[in-house]
Amino acid sequence: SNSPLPPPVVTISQYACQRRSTLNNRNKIFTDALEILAENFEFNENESAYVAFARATSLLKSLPYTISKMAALDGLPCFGDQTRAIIEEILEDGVSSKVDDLLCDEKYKARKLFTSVFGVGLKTADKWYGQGFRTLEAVKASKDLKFTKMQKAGFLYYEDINNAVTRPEAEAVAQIIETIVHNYAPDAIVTLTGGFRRGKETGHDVDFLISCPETMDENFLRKIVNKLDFRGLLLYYDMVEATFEKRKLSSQKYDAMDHFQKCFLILKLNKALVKNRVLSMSSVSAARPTDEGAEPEVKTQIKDWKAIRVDLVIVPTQQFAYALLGWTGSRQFERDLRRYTNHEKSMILDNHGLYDRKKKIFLNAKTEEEIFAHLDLEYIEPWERNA
Ligand code: TTP
Ligand code: MN
Ligand code: MN
Ligand code: MN
Repeated sequence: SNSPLPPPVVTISQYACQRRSTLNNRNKIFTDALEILAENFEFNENESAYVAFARATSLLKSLPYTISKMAALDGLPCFGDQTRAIIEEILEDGVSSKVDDLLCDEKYKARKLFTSVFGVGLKTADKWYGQGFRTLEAVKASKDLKFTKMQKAGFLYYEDINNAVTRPEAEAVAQIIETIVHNYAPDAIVTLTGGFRRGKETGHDVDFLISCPETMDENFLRKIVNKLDFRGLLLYYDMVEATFEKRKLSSQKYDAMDHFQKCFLILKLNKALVKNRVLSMSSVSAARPTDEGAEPEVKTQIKDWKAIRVDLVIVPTQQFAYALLGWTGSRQFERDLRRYTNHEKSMILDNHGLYDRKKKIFLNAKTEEEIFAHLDLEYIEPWERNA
């Protein structure tokens, strides 16, 4: 008698900023493959294919279920013939032959390897590849190649930097930075951002915003870096001066770089500091000796520190909410947030503010919640921005 109701129509937005993407990715088997292919399109500067693959990947990360048949893609945005073909192949064979081929490709392998060095971009990687280099050992041993200060640091601390930063390590770094910052400016606020703010347990670096009143001494960041150096914690730094211009905001092109004063660092983190923090936080006795008498007396010097990549950004208080939203990521979440703002709201968003093109005004915000409200978006928590 009662005909079954049609399933409720759930429309999923094409914009990552209108989806909730937690770290619980149920489609990893597909997104791992699509991400590798997307990265290769980016290497090849095939922008349209890169965007298509990045958007499809991001959409899959937001789904509360695993794709188990092609029909499950019906009605979903962000899929084209190419991305569908990859998913279909993985559903049938468990793997993508395109990915398998790429992982064996000489040029792709060299690009991945060379760009894994801090300070080496695609241009340099391709130059080395073109000159016949295939291994880091060969590059390092070359007498003809010239390296930047950044690349020298990249080679020197290669292993540490390519070993993911853990949350206890990030927290140990946070404590060091906070102590130094508060020594100079008791009212400055240090905020852990980037992947760790999204709830990730590991990262490639640790990102901090330091919010300061507009009247802050312009040498503040320099003082922090000097103090790190004085304490023997500074392995490398690259200071970038503020370049803020109001005019820049009305440019339409999305650019992840912002105009804040910032510093890209490599810090020397004492491993004992991390271990102690872990022990003091756990419920088990901190005094428990872990390897008492288990190992022979160690004669060779054991490296008791780890090189950690850290980003410090100085943010004036009035721009803090926008900077926090911009630096929390993910990159795809940020791209879609800007694209949505531009196409759906006729506004322009960057790390400094939000400009309404129709009303010709800048919109103030003290919190991220206020920014989402300005954009008529439901608030998305940081841990739901893993798009
Ligand atoms: P990343 O530190 O590169 O990335 P992540 O923290 O999301 O991931 P990982 O664990 O690999 O470190 O960048 C963090 C965010 O900061 C990212 O959304 C891009 C943004 N960003 C800017 O907004 N401006 C900048 O100048 C830079 C360098 C990054
Ligand atoms: Mn980061
Ligand atoms: Mn990264
Ligand atoms: Mn970073």
